[in-house]
Amino acid sequence: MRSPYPFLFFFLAAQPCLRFLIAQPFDYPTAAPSTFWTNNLSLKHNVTYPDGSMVRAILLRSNPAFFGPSFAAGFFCNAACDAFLFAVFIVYTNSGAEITNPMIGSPQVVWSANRDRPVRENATLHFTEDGNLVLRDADSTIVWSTNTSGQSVLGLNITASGNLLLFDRQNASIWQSFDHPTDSLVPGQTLREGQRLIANISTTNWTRGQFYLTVLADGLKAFVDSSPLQAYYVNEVSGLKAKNKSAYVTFTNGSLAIFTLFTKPDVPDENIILPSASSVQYMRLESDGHLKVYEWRTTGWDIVDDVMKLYPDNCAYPTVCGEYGICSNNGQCSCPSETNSSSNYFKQIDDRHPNLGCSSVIPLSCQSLQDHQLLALENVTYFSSLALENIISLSSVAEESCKQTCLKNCSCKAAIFQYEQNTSDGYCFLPSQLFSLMNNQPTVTHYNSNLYLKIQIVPRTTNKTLTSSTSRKKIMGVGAILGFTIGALFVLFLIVGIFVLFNRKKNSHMEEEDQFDQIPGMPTRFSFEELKVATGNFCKKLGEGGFGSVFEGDLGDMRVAVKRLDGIGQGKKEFLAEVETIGSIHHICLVRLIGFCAERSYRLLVYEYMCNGSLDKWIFYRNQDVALDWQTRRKIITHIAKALSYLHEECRQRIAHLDIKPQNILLDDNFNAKVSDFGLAKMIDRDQSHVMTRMRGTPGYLAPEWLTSKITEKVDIYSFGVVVMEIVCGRKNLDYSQSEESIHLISLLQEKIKEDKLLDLIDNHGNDMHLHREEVNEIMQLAMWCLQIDSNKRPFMSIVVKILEGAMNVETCLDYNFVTTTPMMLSNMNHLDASRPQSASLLSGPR
Ligand SMILES: *[C@@H]1O[C@H](CO)[C@@H](O)[C@H](O)[C@H]1NC(C)=O
Ligand SMILES: *[C@@H]1O[C@H](CO)[C@@H](O)[C@H](O)[C@H]1NC(C)=O
Ligand SMILES: *[C@@H]1O[C@H](CO)[C@@H](O)[C@H](O)[C@H]1NC(C)=O
Ligand SMILES: *[C@@H]1O[C@H](CO)[C@@H](O)[C@H](O)[C@H]1NC(C)=O
Ligand SMILES: *[C@@H]1O[C@H](CO)[C@@H](O)[C@H](O)[C@H]1NC(C)=O
Ligand SMILES: *[C@@H]1O[C@H](CO)[C@@H](O)[C@H](O)[C@H]1NC(C)=O
Ligand SMILES: *[C@@H]1O[C@H](CO)[C@@H](O)[C@H](O)[C@H]1NC(C)=O
Ligand SMILES: *[C@@H]1O[C@H](CO)[C@@H](O)[C@H](O)[C@H]1NC(C)=O
Ligand SMILES: *[C@@H]1O[C@H](CO)[C@@H](O)[C@H](O)[C@H]1NC(C)=O
Ligand SMILES: *[C@@H]1O[C@H](CO)[C@@H](O)[C@H](O)[C@H]1NC(C)=O
Ligand SMILES: *[C@@H]1O[C@H](CO)[C@@H](O)[C@H](O)[C@H]1NC(C)=O
Ligand SMILES: CC(=O)N[C@H]1CO[C@H](CO)[C@@H](O)[C@@H]1O
Repeated sequence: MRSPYPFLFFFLAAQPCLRFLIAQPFDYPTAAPSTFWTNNLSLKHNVTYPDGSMVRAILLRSNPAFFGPSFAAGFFCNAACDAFLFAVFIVYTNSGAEITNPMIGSPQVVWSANRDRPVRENATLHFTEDGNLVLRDADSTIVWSTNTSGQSVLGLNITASGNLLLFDRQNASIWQSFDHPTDSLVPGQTLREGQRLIANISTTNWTRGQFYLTVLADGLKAFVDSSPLQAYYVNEVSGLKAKNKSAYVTFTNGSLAIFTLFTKPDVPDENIILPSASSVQYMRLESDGHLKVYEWRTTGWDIVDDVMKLYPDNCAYPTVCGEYGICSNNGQCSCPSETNSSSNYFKQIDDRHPNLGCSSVIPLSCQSLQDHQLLALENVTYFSSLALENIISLSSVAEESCKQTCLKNCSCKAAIFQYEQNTSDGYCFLPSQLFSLMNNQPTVTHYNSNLYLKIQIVPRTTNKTLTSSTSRKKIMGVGAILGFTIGALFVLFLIVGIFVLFNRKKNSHMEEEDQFDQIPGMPTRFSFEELKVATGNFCKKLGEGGFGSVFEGDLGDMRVAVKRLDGIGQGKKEFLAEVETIGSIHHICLVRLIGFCAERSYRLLVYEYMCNGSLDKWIFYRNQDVALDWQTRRKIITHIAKALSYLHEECRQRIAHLDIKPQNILLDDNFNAKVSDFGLAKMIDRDQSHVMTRMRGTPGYLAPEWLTSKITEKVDIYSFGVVVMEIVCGRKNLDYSQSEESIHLISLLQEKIKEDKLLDLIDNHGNDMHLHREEVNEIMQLAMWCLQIDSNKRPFMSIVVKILEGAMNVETCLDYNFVTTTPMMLSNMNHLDASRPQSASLLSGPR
């Protein structure tokens, strides 16, 4: 039977993100024992966010009068959504107390029960009859429990400040999440003596890492958990021990000044200043050891403070320059080397990322302790304060005995010695794991310490000489067959000689490739087999274009996009040259080329993965009805402008992209835009434009001068203008589904500006664009400046960036004729559509 409501069905199916809007009002802050929740879609308040994260709330405490952040408890998963936490998170609710789904700001997790052991779909949370809260994975193994059976628990409550608690008949707390902090604190939350905030192991993994912040009897300290402990932040409060008081810290209104140490009996909790109700904050220990304060500002979560200020600058964070990396005051990383010597004992782990640290050229081996030496580093210090009782290895020893102790102990990686005042002895610190080092500027000299790194030297006597002398004896002993051997060798040489001659051409080709492999800072070369494995035999296609297809893949824990180029006529040499060019271009707003493969006829490129795909999906409403808000659109426009400004004006070689369009602009999980596909980019000399013989690019985005064939990077500025109009208007420039007079957006723009009805063009999906119509109008003026037919009148991209940053105004005297040759241009474009030059460049193509 046919559904009586086919249209309604279509509407719901095509717009999954709208479904939550019709959910029931929801404010459900408590639960009673004997309740059972299954982590599946029948949990009522499931919301999926644009970045792929999902919440399935069980408890929510919202302020019905208030549109904005509220605390909720339930299941949470981020982007990939294959692993769930039972967590407390901050979500957005509207005044009807539904969880809403704004484009900005995904849920922020401030506490979780099972960060080391995420659970799967169908996991269960059981609030048992006897008052225990138990989390079981889908296979019913117990993952976590509050262990509160039989303690007369009456209910479960999420408080307005984000505390998840089990309470009894007197409303007293039996168990509360505030007593088991993870990596975050919310306003009003206290960290007591012995409690720790433990950072993630990495930005992409919840597992507890090495960094932690804790309150000890004598103050607040941050450590790296290695043996011995290493302290990178110490805020000691004197006199606490003597007064037999214990310290605790409470997160108040955001800044360091208010984040103070109190002594329990003296300062009542009322003195704590909390942020105002309209501002929501939380504090989080990051996986790089920073303690940051996040605040909700109408447009999203901003970092408002970095609480532990370390000196000098940020060089004192243990992982700034990776293991063994030396951080200079300007934040540059380098590897340790011997003063006045050319020997190198350390090399960078990755030439392109000096902040990943250094490794020994010859690895330390415990089998050859006799070949260990100490390398003295001048003017280099270590972050860890040495004079702390819980980290020091030896005290009151001589420098020499500190060094000897290190040499005798295989796990010791360095000896750090600091003189105690007025003596010739000092503290000795012998770390078994060495983090970043700091260049000690003469003006800083905050530690009077000497630092020695353990290195492995090449043994002086090798077994090589021994074996060569014994083999010589052997040869003399079998002199009888020597003559024959020489004759045979001669014949062999002859054969080899001929062979080499015939293969010279082939060999030189191989040498050339090998040389290519050795260029430092180049993208990694992969074998076809490696990429086949990484992409699961090219099973998940992200996109397809004229030049090939793009597939999702995983290299280790890194997700990548692998572009497989099909039917390429170009030779290996040209391909490698293009890869080299692309690989040498780095900018935060450009998609990074990680690697490539050139094997037999295969040509593949490996790019960083951008999880929100290309911009066209978000502005042309093909698959989803989620409208980007104005701030996000503005951010995207700014990022594109920065990318082009870099390519045009800051790169060593001036680079024109020549195919700027939404399909070539990719978005990461935070809607940061990056420009991809420099395949069409051709180097243009700094002072003259080149005449191009073939038309390139995509219809709809081509500047008028393509017809006259005098091409400069100004064509990108025109295309940028078109893209800005598309972002603002939420439609394609050439949209054949429109009525005939509206097919071409830029022609429409020309009409509307003459009628003074520019605002008619603004995207009317959602209200947000119209709320900001002043700003939107300004950006349209900027777009019109970029769309000037006379390419000399268009602004440089650096000027565009300045305007977007509010540092300059748009030129007022603009020519509002954008399409002098309307019919001709359009028919030309249609013609082009059919005969699109396929050989323009093999590296381009939509994703
Ligand atoms: C979710 O789990 C509950 C309890 O096991 C079950 O009754 C329900 O059918 C499940 N729903 C879905 C959509 O799987
Ligand atoms: C969850 O359980 C349902 C049955 O309740 C089952 O159909 C489904 O496949 C399970 N999902 C997963 C991911 O195991
Ligand atoms: C509950 O008890 C188990 C086993 O004794 C323990 O491993 C776990 O850490 C306890 N849970 C909490 C929240 O204290
Ligand atoms: C639950 O938390 C709210 C907000 O903090 C508090 O007002 C209320 O008294 C609590 N309820 C119980 C039963 O503890
Ligand atoms: C516990 O809190 C609830 C809700 O705030 C309140 O109604 C109740 O009277 C409180 N009970 C006691 C014993 O304080
Ligand atoms: C911790 O890891 C999770 C999971 O990848 C991530 O979402 C979160 O942002 C990370 N937190 C920090 C402080 O890096
Ligand atoms: C997170 O890190 C732990 C410890 O290194 C590792 O065992 C686990 O597989 C990682 N999880 C993910 C999702 O990468
Ligand atoms: C410090 O206080 C604790 C309990 O408050 C007490 O047991 C201990 O004896 C006190 N120590 C000193 C040195 O006064
Ligand atoms: C919190 O701190 C900020 C920045 O210092 C300040 O502007 C704001 O007024 C403070 N809020 C309250 C409630 O004190
Ligand atoms: C170390 O610092 C001193 C004092 O500034 C300077 O004279 C010396 O050259 C520096 N040594 C090295 C190797 O930079
Ligand atoms: C080198 O020679 C020494 C002494 O003959 C021997 O003990 C050692 O195993 C040899 N090492 C290697 C790598 O052959
Ligand atoms: C609030 C919400 O969006 N609930 C949805 C959770 O998922 C189920 C199944 O997809 C929907 O039916 C609910 O509407």
